[in-house]
Amino acid sequence: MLVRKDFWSLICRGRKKRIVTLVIVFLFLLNAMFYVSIELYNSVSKRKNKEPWYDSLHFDKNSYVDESGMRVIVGHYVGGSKGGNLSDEVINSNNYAPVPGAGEGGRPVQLSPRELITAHELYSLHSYNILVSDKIAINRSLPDMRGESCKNVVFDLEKLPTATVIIVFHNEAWSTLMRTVMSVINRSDERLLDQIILVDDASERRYLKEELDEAIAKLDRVQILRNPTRTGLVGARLMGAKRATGDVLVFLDAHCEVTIGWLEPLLDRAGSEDVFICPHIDLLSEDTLAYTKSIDAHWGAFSWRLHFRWLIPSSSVIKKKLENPAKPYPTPAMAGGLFAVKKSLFWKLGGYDKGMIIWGAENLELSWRAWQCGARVEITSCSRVGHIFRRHSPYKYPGGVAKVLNSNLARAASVWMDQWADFFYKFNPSVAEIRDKQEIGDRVDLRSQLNCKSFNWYLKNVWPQHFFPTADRWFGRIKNGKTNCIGVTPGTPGLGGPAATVSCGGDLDLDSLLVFTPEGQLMADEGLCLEQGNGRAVWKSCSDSSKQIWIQKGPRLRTSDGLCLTLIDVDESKSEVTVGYPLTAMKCTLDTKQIWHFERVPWR
Ligand code: UD2
Ligand code: MN
Repeated sequence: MLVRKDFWSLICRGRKKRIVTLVIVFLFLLNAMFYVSIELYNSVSKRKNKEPWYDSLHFDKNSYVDESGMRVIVGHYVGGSKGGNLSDEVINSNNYAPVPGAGEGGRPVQLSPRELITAHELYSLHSYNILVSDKIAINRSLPDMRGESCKNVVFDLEKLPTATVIIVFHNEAWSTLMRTVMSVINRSDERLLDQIILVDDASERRYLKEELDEAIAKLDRVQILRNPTRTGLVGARLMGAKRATGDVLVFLDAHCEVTIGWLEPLLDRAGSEDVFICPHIDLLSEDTLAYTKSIDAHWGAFSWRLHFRWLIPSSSVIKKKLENPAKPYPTPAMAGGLFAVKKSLFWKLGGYDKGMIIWGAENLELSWRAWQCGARVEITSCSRVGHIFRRHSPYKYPGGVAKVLNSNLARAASVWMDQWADFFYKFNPSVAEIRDKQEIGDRVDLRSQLNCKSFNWYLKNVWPQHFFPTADRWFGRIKNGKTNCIGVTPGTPGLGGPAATVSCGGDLDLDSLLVFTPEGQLMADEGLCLEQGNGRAVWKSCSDSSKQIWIQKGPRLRTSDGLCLTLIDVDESKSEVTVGYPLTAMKCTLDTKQIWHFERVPWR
């Protein structure tokens, strides 16, 4: 029998013995680590295969993530909140108590773990972090956010028109409202600022009554109007506009902060009789109130469901913008809250549609009206204003958010969209239901009095890159087998990502419907085009890329380099019908996974 001592004596002795022991232990550990990491990798990638990577991100259906990963929300909210179970005392108190230095220079404010709990409890009051806002001075400093080319522009202040700044609010927090006002006072030249009009849209909070009156009374050129009953932002803005004495109306939301040089470029452009000019809207974080630049090139448009969206502008607009970054550029639609317009033009084009209540759709209506009736909507990158974009709407919608929004949308669509209104109604039956209840006679008359152009003209000339169906575009479902359709996996609006088949759904299911353009782009809602990726086909913002061109050859879809769109990873052994198979471009074969059935669907 080999005893322990003999074993070692067979190999080595003394110091050598220790070294060999260490090497063996080391090798053993290395091996173990290797197996553990293989196991980990396998389990992670298995999970990855089951759930696409974007499933782990919890984006709100109302949020839009652009190419640079900026999450922007303007548009549709799922519902309002009443402030949860907070006491009357809490809801109605103003706890503004600035901490020296907090948030200065636009920096974020971090809270202690204890404060975070309170902030969380109070979140529903305003849908932003009120604790942070209350710590930041209402006249905090902000950096100059403009690009170099903007800083070099010289304006003759004597020649610029004057401004009436109109800020409407309903149950806004004291600190954000006052910071909006103070930022305007502190960063607008006296010669340009004629007045600031605050319009209280029947707020209920106690701190917005005498306490606010007293604070406003101390400020020069600021006045407050009170709406006796809540009309919503359109009624409130109209109330302010009627009292304006400045040449130009400048609208702001009640949770904005303007930065140095913001007013001149707006007034310069709004001086002309045909422009609605918007500032470049930056982001004030809803959690920390940090001022963050939003991406340089963005413009506004809307989805098939008429949700406002920020999109990447057309390449010709980007090119012109690069040549002269200080020059305003056109946008198909405005976000709605922040813009300047010559007072005479505002009234000449019919102000606002008074029939629009509470919130929503007035921004699209105004954008279409402006463009179709001979004016323009533009953005200037030289005017930088921060705005708190919120995930949820904090206030109540009388009769429910859907009713409010749908009636506003119906008004806008019926008056301005021509055949595309039929498209919208067809796929949104709940809006179609209330279409005929809208009294829109005076707005229809306005359209004919102003001799406005058609929606077809608007799409062709203002937004030729749009992704709506038209007379010369094919619209319908592209199927493989009975249930698998090309489409964007629901729950990832604006995000795009790897393309997989979706369930074909019914005729009213926009998720599985596509526009196929004569040029060969396969467009889904939200401006996503099917693109040949590295290995896997992906949904990307529509662009001029040749990778987004798919040529129909019989039942196949071919890329410009001759590959065929193929459904992969099909598990033939499974008897039940499933969807969610990845799509990719591969060498063309006779395989049925490359055979697509084009099922046309009437779009109106
Ligand atoms: C965006 C616009 C907003 C408006 C809206 C569509 C930006 C930055 N914001 O949503 O101005 O065009 O789209 O309608 O472009 N308010 C009232 N009464 C009400 C409801 C709201 O006065 O019944 C005020 C509110 O206090 C705020 C303003 O209207 O100052 C806009 O409301 P929001 O901030 O909730 O809208 P937002 O920014 O989500
Ligand atoms: Mn807002």
